[in-house]
Amino acid sequence: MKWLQSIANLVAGTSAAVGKNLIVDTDLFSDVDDAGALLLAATSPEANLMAVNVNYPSAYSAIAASAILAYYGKTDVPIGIRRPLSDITFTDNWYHHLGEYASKIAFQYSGGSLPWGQAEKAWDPVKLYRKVLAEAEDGSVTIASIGFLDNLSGLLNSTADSYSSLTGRQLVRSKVSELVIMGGGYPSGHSWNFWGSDPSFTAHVINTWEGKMTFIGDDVGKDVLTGRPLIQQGPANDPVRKGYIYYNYHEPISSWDPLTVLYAINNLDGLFVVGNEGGYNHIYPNGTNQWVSDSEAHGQFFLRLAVSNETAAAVVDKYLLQGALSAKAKSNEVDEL
Ligand SMILES: *[C@@H]1O[C@H](CO)[C@@H](O)[C@H](O)[C@H]1NC(C)=O
Ligand SMILES: *[C@@H]1O[C@H](CO)[C@@H](O)[C@H](O)[C@H]1NC(C)=O
Ligand SMILES: *[C@@H]1O[C@H](CO)[C@@H](O)[C@H](O)[C@H]1NC(C)=O
Ligand SMILES: CC(=O)N[C@H]1CO[C@H](CO)[C@@H](O)[C@@H]1O
Repeated sequence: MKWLQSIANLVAGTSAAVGKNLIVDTDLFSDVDDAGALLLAATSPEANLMAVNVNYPSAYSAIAASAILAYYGKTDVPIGIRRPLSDITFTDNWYHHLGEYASKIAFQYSGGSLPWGQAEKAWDPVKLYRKVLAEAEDGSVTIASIGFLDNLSGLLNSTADSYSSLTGRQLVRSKVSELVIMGGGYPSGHSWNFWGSDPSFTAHVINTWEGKMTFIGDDVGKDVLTGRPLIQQGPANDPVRKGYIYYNYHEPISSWDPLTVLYAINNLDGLFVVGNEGGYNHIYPNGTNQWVSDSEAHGQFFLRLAVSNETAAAVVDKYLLQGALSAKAKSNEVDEL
C-alpha cells in the first residue's frame, strides 16, 4: 500500500510550496475558532503553511493540531508546543455551556507527525521558529499570532544555534515581513490574548518588535458569527466541523482567529480597512493595550471591518466550507485511484 500513500501525498500536495509563507501561532484548546483558522491556513491555495506553534501547553492541543493538519493532507507541516506539557482539558467555567473539543479531535482523528500519546515529540516552539525562519527566503514570512505571545518572546530572546548564527531578533528582522496579531482593543482595550497567559511576554513582544505589525482587535471578530454552513453542508467527517459541534453544539461562533488568518493570507481583500494613521501599540505590564499617537511611526496598523458583520461572516463561511470540501474532494480522488 506504500504507493497508495505516496499518491495520496501527491494528490494532497503535501510538498507543494506555493503561496504566501505562513506560520500560525495558536492557543488551540478552548475556543474552536483556532481550529477554524487552522482549516483556512491548511487548505488555502494562497498559503504555504510552514509551521504551526501551539502556545497553550496541553498535550491535547498538539495532538489535535497534528490530527487536523493530517486530515487536510499537511502531514509534513512541523508542530511545536510550549512546555511543560499537561493533560488539561478545557472546562467552560464561565457559561457552563461550551464543550471541549481538543482531546476528542486528538483521539478520534489521531494522525500526522504527533499521533495520540506522542505530544512530547513536538518541536520546541523557539527551535521550530528558528529552523523555519533560517530556511526561508529573506522577507518572505508572515506570522499569524492567534493566541498568547509566549513563544514569540522566546524567539526574540533566542541566540545563535545549529540552525542559524543570527539572534532571534536578527532572524525576525531579515525573514519576517509581517506579524499579524489577534488581540487588544483599538484604540485601547484589555484582551484575553494579551493578559490570559503572561502579559509580560505580550509587552516584551509588542513593545520591542521592530518590523511591521498588524492588529485585529477583539471587537472585529466578536459579532462575525460563523460555522453554520460548515456544520450543515460540510463533510460529515471533517474534524473542524466536528469541533464546532462539540464546542457550541450547532450554533455559530465568533470569528476572531479565522479573520486574522484570512488577513494574513489575503491582506485587506475588501474585507478590512486600516483604522489608524500612524502611531503604535503600547502594552502595559497588566496586558492592557493603548494606541499611542505618533506621526513619526508608520510600521503598525490596526484593522476594522470594511463590510458588515454579516458580509464578513459570509466570506469566512465560504472559505471554511470551501476548504473542508476541497480536502474531501482530494480524499475522494485517492479513494477512486
Ligand atoms: C525575554 O527577555 C525579556 C527581557 O528582555 C523578558 O522580559 C522575557 O520574559 C523573556 N522571554 C521569555 C520567554 O523568557
Ligand atoms: C492596566 O494598567 C494601566 C496602566 O497602569 C491602567 O491604566 C489600566 O487601568 C490597567 N488595566 C486594568 C484592567 O487593570
Ligand atoms: C458588528 O456588530 C456590532 C454589534 O452589533 C456593532 O457594534 C458593529 O458596529 C458591527 N460592525 C460592523 C462593521 O457592522
Ligand atoms: C525555548 C524557549 O525559549 N521556549 C519558551 C517558549 O515560551 C515559554 C513561555 O511560556 C518559555 O518559558 C520558554 O522558555
